[in-house]
Amino acid sequence: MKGAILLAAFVAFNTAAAQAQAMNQGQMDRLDRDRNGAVDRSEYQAFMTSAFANLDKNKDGSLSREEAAQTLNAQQFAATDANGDGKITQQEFLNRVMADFEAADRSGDGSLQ
Ligand SMILES: [Ca+2]
Ligand SMILES: [Ca+2]
Ligand SMILES: [Ca+2]
Repeated sequence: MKGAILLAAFVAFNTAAAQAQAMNQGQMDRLDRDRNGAVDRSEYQAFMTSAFANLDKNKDGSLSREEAAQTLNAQQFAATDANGDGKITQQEFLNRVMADFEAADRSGDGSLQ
């Protein structure tokens, strides 16, 4: 849970007016859309899809190093850019963040409490 939420929080902070604040209830509420107290795959993916759209400033469907610079360091960028072409497509981005989700979901029930 920790890694996935931290990444989500990090992305949110860097896209939403860069307001530095600790992970709080409001942050959790943004992810937990149906307010059932857990973040499931579809909620996480929806959040990350909108985070990607916010980061993709020129709306070409991929993140350049410049667009990702505030969110990912060089190592994270390389890890996310699966085919190494210097751009992160939405699919590469989602593959990475959903792998984080699966890793965080230790109970394997498809949701993070
Ligand atoms: Ca939920
Ligand atoms: Ca772009
Ligand atoms: Ca790529």
